Amino acid sequence: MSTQAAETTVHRICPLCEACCGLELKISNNEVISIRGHEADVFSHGYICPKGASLKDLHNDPDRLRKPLIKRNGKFVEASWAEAFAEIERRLPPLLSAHGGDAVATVIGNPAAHKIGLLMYFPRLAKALGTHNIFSASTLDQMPKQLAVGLMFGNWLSVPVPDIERADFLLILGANPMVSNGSLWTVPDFRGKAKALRARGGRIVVVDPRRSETAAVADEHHFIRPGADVFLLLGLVHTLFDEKLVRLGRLAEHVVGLGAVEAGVKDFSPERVAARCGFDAQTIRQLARQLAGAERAAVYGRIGTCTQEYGTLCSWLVDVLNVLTGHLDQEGGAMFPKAAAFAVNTLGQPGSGKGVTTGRRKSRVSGAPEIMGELPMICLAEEIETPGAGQVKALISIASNPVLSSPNGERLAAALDQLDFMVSVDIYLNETTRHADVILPGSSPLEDLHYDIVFQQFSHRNHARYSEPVLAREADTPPEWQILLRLAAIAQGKGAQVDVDKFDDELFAGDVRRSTGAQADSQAGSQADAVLAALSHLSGPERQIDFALRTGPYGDRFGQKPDGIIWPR
Ligand SMILES: Nc1nc2c(c(=O)[nH]1)N[C@H]1C(S)=C(S)[C@@H](COP(=O)(O)OP(=O)(O)OC[C@H]3O[C@@H](n4cnc5c(=O)[nH]c(N)nc54)[C@H](O)[C@@H]3O)O[C@H]1N2
Ligand SMILES: Nc1nc2c(c(=O)[nH]1)N[C@H]1C(S)=C(S)[C@@H](COP(=O)(O)OP(=O)(O)OC[C@H]3O[C@@H](n4cnc5c(=O)[nH]c(N)nc54)[C@H](O)[C@@H]3O)O[C@H]1N2
Ligand code: SF4
Ligand SMILES: [Mo]
Repeated sequence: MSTQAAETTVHRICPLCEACCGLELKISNNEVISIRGHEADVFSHGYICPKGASLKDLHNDPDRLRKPLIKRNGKFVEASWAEAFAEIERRLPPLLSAHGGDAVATVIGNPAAHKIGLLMYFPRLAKALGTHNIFSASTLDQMPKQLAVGLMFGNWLSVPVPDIERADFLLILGANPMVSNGSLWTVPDFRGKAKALRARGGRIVVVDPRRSETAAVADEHHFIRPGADVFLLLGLVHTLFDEKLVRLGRLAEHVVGLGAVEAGVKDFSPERVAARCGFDAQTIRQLARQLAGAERAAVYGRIGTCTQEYGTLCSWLVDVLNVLTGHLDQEGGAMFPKAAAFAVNTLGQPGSGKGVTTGRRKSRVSGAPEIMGELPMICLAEEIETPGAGQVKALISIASNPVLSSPNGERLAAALDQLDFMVSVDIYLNETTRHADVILPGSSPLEDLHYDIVFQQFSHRNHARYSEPVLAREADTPPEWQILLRLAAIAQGKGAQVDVDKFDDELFAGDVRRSTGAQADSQAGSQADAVLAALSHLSGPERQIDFALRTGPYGDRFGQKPDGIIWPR
């Protein structure tokens, strides 16, 4: 018998940044032999960066947690999964009954956006806890953009992205896609695409207070005073009106409030704002003319335009420029992706919807309004420190390291030590998780299936890709969706021994019945039964992916559109 296991080639989407590159992995004996870019990937065409190749090291890292840890007498000790959940069941429900749901805060971080199990099941956990104290990494970097598009286009994730492969003019503010490969703009190999744009005669203009890597490859780089983008953007919009360059074209019938915008920018002539942003007035006017004159152009702003005093206004003005120059929803302009699944903006009747609402609740201490149901991360420390009804007494952190990633981490670290109880679902013992009482290790990305919920909605090209788990999970280690569901069961009083598959079936059936309107009418009821029967061979995230694909814009609608897509099996 040979001891040499055959080498197999498998494919997986890289979960380490928003670019979502397709990887090709050679596997033998449940070990990764090599990782490279997948040439035949329909979206990333073989592109890979050094981080992608490091997935092997992440998986093999001896420091990555594989067993739950419980803190006993100030020291972490390894525990079984049953012991860890029992400890949580002993300590969490009494806090919920004594102080109510809001006493248990949750914080969810970046990697969750790439882990369908965490992203899909986090709302189930938050609902089971009954907490309004939900904090996320999005509030550290991108909420201004989501607020702006929510108010402008009706959905938090309706972010128009530059159609870089057809554009011939790009104005980039406060972003460094040469390094990041795009953010709220999924664009693997920005470098190659930028080069191609310039090779076909197009131009890239970068506005950044720093000579960034992206500025270095642009045709023009303008330094700006940090935080002054709002003045530049107002000056650009002013110029469009002033020089009669506004061309709405076919967008005219979708635009309201044009007069209010014109009146609003009246006082912000380039001559007045130039010194504020460190530009000269002629450069601002020239930039507005270039943008208006280009047939296929897009304006794109990212972190630098979000994390500043007027972040929301800047984010809105970026798309105001796209609209006023007729470049929104145009080939080669700023376009809306049409994701195959999970995109709210592809459901329902076009042109109608509830829009977004903000400020339904405010944070207890500073009165910060919620957006998308989330409160600013910077409010977490004060919610723990400040006594009174509704004080945060416990925390569940999920794939998040706010002690390192949020401002004033030292204050937060001290606040975490005041908690009565803390649980982390995380793969490392680090600045944040060391404050926890119980750490539940999530799976290595290579042990997890992958389908992008979020990034298809920001992609420069539509695509739908699914990856099977590449490596087998260690025996008795639950997938992350089951970890969150078991926590939800504990919070709801169902107990740590809950049958998670059965609990998942119940919750999923509830979702399907709600989405088909089954409670209200019997025809919809039998439709819901048929859908549930058609999906009964699946469970967990797979079942939700199939449901979302089949009811999505390209889906088979459970037989109504026989050519539509279904789960590949
Ligand atoms: N100084 C500084 N601060 C910053 C930024 C900066 O550039 N500089 N950037 C800001 C930005 S843009 C953002 S988005 C935030 C990000 O803020 P966070 O989301 O808090 O930071 P990350 O480092 O992405 O979080 C990683 C956490 O998830 C864990 N983790 C990694 N993979 C997995 C997994 O598969 N499963 C589980 N369960 N856990 C996992 C890690 O161990 C770590 O604890 O930081 C912001 N803060
Ligand atoms: N290699 C790598 N890639 C990543 C990440 C990573 O950690 N490493 N993180 C990922 C994450 S979570 C995110 S959110 C994205 C971020 O992706 P990007 O937004 O593309 O990247 P940043 O490096 O944050 O670029 C922000 C730029 O804004 C500039 N800037 C700062 N202040 C101002 C200002 O006031 N005005 C203007 N106009 N510019 C300003 C900075 O100089 C910087 O060049 O990257 C993602 N990709
Ligand atoms: S660019 Fe991002 S998605 Fe692509 S290989 Fe690098 S880390 Fe992974
Ligand atoms: Mo970010």
